[in-house]
Amino acid sequence: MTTVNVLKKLSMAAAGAAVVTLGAVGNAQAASINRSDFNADAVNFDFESSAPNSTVATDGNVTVTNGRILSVGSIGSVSGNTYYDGADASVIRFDFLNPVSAFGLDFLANNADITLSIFDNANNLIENLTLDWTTLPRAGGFPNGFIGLNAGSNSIAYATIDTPLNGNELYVDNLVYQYATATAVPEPASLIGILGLGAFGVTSLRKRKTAVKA
Ligand SMILES: [Ca+2]
Ligand SMILES: [Ca+2]
Ligand SMILES: [Ca+2]
Repeated sequence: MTTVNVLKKLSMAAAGAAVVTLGAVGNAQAASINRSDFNADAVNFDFESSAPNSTVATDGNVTVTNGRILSVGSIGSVSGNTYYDGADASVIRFDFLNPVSAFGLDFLANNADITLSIFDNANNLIENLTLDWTTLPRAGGFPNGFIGLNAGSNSIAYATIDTPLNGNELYVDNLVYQYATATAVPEPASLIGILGLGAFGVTSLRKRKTAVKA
């Protein structure tokens, strides 16, 4: 085989690997989720128990950082204590002590597109969702609403919400998150176990037949 052909084969193999990787991400089936689609036992956190001006807000599982608690009264979907991103470029981040399967929240944004991103505990981006601010309802002159993502499994270790602006971008409130319940679909590891048992069964059968013949 010529060097050129080997290189072609290698690049095709690399392309194949890339396709497989994309397929794996697609299998996560992360999708947008509305507040009404969360389970009845989903956890809600509205910041009302957080001290004003705290830079860290937590309910014991989700911890919010890179902004501060600010009381705004009531503007559209946010009310009372909210978490404000602040005048710096640091991005509001939500860390889950126990990774969750779906996460959403209300926001009041400056005039810029809003992006929610979810990550696993190895810092891989699972999915992101961007809302076009010009299509959103207004409150106090600013776009507001709900944004949420469902990963389908308890893989969301942390999330961020951001806009292309560099500060004074967002107020967030009324976080909601939930865990996926056990599913009947076998994990890949279990499937390998089942296939392995199948192969073992065939082998045992052959051995038995051989024993009968002998
Ligand atoms: Ca609130
Ligand atoms: Ca910030
Ligand atoms: Ca930003």
